[in-house]
Amino acid sequence: MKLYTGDLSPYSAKVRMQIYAMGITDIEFELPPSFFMGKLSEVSPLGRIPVLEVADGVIPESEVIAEYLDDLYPERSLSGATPRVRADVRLISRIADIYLLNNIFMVLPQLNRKTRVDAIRDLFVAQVTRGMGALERHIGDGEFAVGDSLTRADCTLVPALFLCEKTVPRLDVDDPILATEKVAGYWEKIQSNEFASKILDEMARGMQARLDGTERKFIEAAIAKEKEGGN
Ligand SMILES: N[C@@H](CCC(=O)N[C@@H](CS)C(=O)NCC(=O)O)C(=O)O
Repeated sequence: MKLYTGDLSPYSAKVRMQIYAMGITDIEFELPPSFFMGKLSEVSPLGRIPVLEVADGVIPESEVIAEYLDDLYPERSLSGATPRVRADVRLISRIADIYLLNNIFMVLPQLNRKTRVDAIRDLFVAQVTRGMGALERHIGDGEFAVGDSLTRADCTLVPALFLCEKTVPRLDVDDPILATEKVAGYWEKIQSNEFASKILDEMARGMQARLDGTERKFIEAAIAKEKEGGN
């Protein structure tokens, strides 16, 4: 199997964290030039990463890939042991995907102060803050998001909290994690977890590459190589 994935992509990092934590070793990672050329939809109609390439086609959407991996290796599943725990795991994962990540992505164009529309920034930041408030009430008290072991809830939440912490303050507003107690405590502790720390390093590497121009150079070289191959 092959996972189309990018270092900084939180949805991809979520799947990578699950792969590492489940000890799956037969999935190759790749970021195809078609993604940068806006042509990933030729491979996967949604045109977004992550995408899992399997023997008979492709599986897009991080949550669908995550469930597929759990179904594939039920003995290593990270979905929780009982129906109630599984409901909590799904809930935290949905909060991270829908109410945190989606709104953070929508507000990212407002990072540029010169073109920022404050009303748009405020609209999405209010939604992130509301989602964070709900997370504060649903998250567990311990080291992990749900129960006392690592689940898919952690795999979704860790990249979402990274993105929140690294981007929201650059909108000239407070990081909503700072207004929480349980989420802030969880965030501090989970970063030393082996699998969380691995994807956080990868995301930090991706962010560094974006900010210092290395990513742009890599993209230009990959596109040039792809075009050469096509000639
Ligand atoms: N709901 C999707 C979201 C995936 C997504 O938006 N991925 C971003 C990168 S983190 C992407 O591919 N963006 C490219 C685009 O929007 O064209 C999932 O959970 O996989």
